[in-house]
Amino acid sequence: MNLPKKAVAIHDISGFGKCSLTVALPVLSAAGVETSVIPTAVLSTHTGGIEGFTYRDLTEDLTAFADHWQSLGLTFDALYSGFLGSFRQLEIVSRIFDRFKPENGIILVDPVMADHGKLYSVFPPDFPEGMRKLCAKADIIVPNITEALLLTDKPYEEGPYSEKFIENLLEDLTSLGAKKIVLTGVFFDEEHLGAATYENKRADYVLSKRIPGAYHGTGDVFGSALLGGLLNDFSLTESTRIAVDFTTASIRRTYEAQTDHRFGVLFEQEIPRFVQNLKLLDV
Ligand code: PXL
Repeated sequence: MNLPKKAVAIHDISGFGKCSLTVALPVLSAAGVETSVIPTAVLSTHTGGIEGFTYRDLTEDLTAFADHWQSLGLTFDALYSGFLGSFRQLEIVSRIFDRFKPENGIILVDPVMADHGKLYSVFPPDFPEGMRKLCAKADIIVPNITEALLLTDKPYEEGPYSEKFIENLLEDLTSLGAKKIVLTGVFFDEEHLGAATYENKRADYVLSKRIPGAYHGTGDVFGSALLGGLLNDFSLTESTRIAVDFTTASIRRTYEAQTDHRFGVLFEQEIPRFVQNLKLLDV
């Protein structure tokens, strides 16, 4: 029998606003991946431009989850971390990676901490240093351009970028430890936007038509869809194509519906096409 692949998503749960676990769970389930979660914090909403959110830190629970799971002998094909709220959480998640490192599986780290040239307001200026250490444990990292520049200690640059700039950045990112990189927010002109993949010193570009505006939670839609592709045995570049198409189509819906960009993208109705692109309906 063809049993589902198993993943662990280690992110916060933001009750409203469609990011982190409220995205990772539905997207990975749609990709046919059995997904367990280690929630790092519970918030009423995410922190991106919405005031007054509640924040219950769950740092003390993380190791207890891992202890219990280890006593049950649980194993996983992928470990996927996203938004982590403190240096302690970075260290604890790093130890969880050591304990559950999948033998032929994937550790995917999305170094969520910044966008549009700015570190998110909830993080101290030295947070990228801590995140760098977690990236060293990953097989694949999925930074956006701002995060990639912070991780490699370079000043922020507005695009459009040159291929040389992107490829230097990709090469510098590999020195952090992960062998594969998927860099998001890559653009060479104002009409297109997408991602660059890098493995074995080779860069590939997966671009799509740009939709105006900035939309919250797209990194989590992208990262979850990417992992869904990889766990369905698509290559890094094929999985990136699937993730770019899913994210772009979700953004297009949001743009057309003119919903509040802070409230997340309308990815739900794009799930059927995502499942089709994963070729899950053909068997
Ligand atoms: O989408 C990234 C993210 C996840 N979780 C929380 C956030 C953000 C980005 O702002 O605030 C709580």
